[in-house]
Amino acid sequence: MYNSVLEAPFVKGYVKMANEGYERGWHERNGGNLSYRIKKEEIESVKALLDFSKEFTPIGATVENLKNEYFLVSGSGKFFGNIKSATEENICIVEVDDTGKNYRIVWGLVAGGRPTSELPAHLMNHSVKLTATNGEHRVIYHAHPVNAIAITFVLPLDSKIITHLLWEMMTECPVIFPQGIGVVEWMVPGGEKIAIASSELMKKFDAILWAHHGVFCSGVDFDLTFGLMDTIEKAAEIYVKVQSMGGIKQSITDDGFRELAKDFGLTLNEGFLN
Ligand code: 2HA
Ligand code: ZN
Repeated sequence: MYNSVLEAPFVKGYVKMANEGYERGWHERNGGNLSYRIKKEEIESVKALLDFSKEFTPIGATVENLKNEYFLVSGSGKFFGNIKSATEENICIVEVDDTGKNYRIVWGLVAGGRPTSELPAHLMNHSVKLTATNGEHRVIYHAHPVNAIAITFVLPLDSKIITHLLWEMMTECPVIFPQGIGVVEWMVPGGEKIAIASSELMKKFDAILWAHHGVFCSGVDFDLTFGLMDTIEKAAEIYVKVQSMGGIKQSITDDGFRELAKDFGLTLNEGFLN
């Protein structure tokens, strides 16, 4: 039992990750959003501190397998840079109702506000990942990392081409995202269309690149999800540097990737190899 929701380790982990992303420069102004599917025992540990008096409102998507689940999410229009110093003003806990169509805020956003504008995309991705990973994945993270966005202006918006290049940029990349990265063409953010396109790709991938916008990552916990974003952004940065030095002159071969897969016991996405 805690005196404040802020004392709970899952809230501390969330705040630490959000702040790390901010410090990396991935969250200008109100850019990006983060959601965490709270474990049963974690929500029990703070339940006495929650407020169940608010009305449910529509999610804008149906997420039947998330009924009665609780999520810790960032607030719409709130700045990641403020999450650490003013946590209760900038994030909230939402409860999904027993139809999977509505949510209500049960904690946080004390100065007013709504959960992230990307709530439909977050919850649809959680829904897909709950099924695809047997409940293992709990974190969905959206950020605006510079180099990952930059490459979407020069590379074909093709999951295979972009994955292959990012795999080549750092030997550990295929180890960290062996299924690759899905790419979504430019779409209006915040709506159902981009949420559906992303969640379709999330069935296969743990990371999605939104052209000219940013990256969505899914993972088991805060560290692994942040690490995935960090690795993708670093690989993209290496690509930008390589291009600025005149482009690739030698690289890891596909036979090299197959050898790596064998030695590391990975199942690489064969469709993304030549
Ligand atoms: O501003 O990043 O995609 C929040 C966003 C929307
Ligand atoms: Zn965004």
